[in-house]
Amino acid sequence: MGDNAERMRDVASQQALGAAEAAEMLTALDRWELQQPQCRFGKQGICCRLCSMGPCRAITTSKGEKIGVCGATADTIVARNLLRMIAGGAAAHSDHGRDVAHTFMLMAEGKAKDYGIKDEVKLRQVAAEYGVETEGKSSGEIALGLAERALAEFGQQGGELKLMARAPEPRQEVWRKAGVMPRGIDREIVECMHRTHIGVDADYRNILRHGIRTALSDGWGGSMIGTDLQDVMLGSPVPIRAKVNLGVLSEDKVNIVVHGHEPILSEMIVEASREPELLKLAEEKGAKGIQLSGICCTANEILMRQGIPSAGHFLQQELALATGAVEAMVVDVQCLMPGLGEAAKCFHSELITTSPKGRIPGARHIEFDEERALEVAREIVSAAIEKFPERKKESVNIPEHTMDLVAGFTAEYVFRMLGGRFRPSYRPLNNGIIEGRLRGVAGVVGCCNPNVQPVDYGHVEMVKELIRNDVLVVQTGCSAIACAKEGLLAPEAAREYAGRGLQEICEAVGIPPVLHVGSCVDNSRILVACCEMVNEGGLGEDISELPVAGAAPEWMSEKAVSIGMYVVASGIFTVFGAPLPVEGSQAVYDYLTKEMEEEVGARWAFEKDPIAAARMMIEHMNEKRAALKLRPMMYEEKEPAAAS
Ligand code: BF8
Repeated sequence: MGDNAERMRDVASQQALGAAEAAEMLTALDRWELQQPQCRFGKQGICCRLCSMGPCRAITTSKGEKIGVCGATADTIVARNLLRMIAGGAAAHSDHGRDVAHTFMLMAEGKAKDYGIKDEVKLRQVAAEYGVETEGKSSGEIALGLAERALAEFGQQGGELKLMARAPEPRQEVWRKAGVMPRGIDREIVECMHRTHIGVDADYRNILRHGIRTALSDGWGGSMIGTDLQDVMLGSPVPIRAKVNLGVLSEDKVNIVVHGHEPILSEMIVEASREPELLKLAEEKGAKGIQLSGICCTANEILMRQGIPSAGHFLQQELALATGAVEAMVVDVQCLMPGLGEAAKCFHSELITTSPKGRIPGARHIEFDEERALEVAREIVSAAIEKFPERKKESVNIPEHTMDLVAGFTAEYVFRMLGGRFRPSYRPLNNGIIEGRLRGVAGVVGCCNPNVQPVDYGHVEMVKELIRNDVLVVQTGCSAIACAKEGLLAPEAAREYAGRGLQEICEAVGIPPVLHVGSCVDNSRILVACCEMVNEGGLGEDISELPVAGAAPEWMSEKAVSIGMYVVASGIFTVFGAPLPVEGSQAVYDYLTKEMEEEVGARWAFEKDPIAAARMMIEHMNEKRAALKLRPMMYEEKEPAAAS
């Protein structure tokens, strides 16, 4: 297999890849090599398996047409495939939101006793937005009303989703005019499946517009409900210092790694892992304590709220096991590689699945139950402790590397912090942009992907290029973890990497130049922050006028496609690294990269070179600044950097 320094950027992962090889454990990077060359039809989106007359490839016929057996053109096939990807992504985020709302309901009914209201202010604010009566009501009564309204959003059949009203009025008008205002979360996803069934929607524009509507029901619906209710029930994050990378695993403690997405269980595991009885049990088994850490977005959730360290991102899940020091990896849903089952067998590690929706062959299943949440968490922690005596010292290989970061920024707290504790306001952020100290704000998010090697290269180079040109960066998901490993989320990063204007702001307020705003459902926080910027005034009337941009340089999941679509449809120019699988249709490609601008005020772009992509985002911000007639930037734009 290849040179590990060319495969992954951070040294800890390189070392863990070596350990995996020594243990004859296959990782995603090895399996990726076995898959070469990858299917060209799949990459272009022109393979159709939606009925059994095929499978068809929309290749050019002797008459020069690209058609399947039913007569579907490449345009139709590509658009239908993309719509199904959006449906998958929106379903995943929204089902997460639904599970949170369901737990919230059980909590409000007094059935899920291990949960409570941790953010009373946000409870009242969100409840009021849903039209729940708050005057003179107890928090329990308000929570019940909010739970009912939030759950109803999923099955709503008509009208508009409630939280769409958070967007500036002109944006809502854009959606209504384009016919893409979502009616109900489940309805839009089901309709994706119907429209793409054999013989229904063949008009690529009509198909893609429904993709926009479905994606909006994710960003401003399922994901936003998930974030809001998690904050109310588990506490809204506040800035917190923590550590990241494989070195957070402990040589002498029981290592429990939680991996997946929903914090409902992982928050309970945090609590259980701090209980004296379980700490005592760990000692009895010869361990010096319990070290909890996370992978993927579950890591981001408990990092944001509890300061629990992150062991790494999507492509480090198997590498955590390769250290030979993990007693249990506890998973729920999404981004769990089935390969974990085989990987765990190479060591004493126990893979524990917890969701009825996500079982993995070879794993032990301890099913989560919201009504016995802490009890189940204790069972899981005990199971991990019992594994400790089986750890083989000679197989342990924990890389020493860790990095400091600050996480825990939210739309409510971050930018208010810029205004100081006693004057919460977005004014200083807007002023920073208006005065030309800050060029704008970029959201750099999404996955990592073996198609981009060394892994993390895309995230790190893009973010460095942005911050050196005075762009404040906000991050979620695996992208945040990638840049945190590089040190870009530490307060000291401003001095080392940021342009002078951004540096001045970071130093005045004491924030890093790159702000961690959470997991992938928390991209909804970025939407809310954009609304707040518009509401604050001085930067136009709609999100599409703001000097902001989005990017996912190493995207891979269907969730990322849904996110990209709702971000663009919210009026934000967005660059993905590898193109979406649409290159088999010039018409679909043009719709995404040109026509969408006329319909929703923003467009997609695709650029594999992260520095070139960052320059596109900077150029876009410059154009928006010019359109708003803002002052010239205080400090000069820098020439593109060479990759570091
Ligand atoms: O939801 S960034 S690899 S972990 S899909 Fe998955 Fe992508 Fe990571 Fe979180 Ni988001």
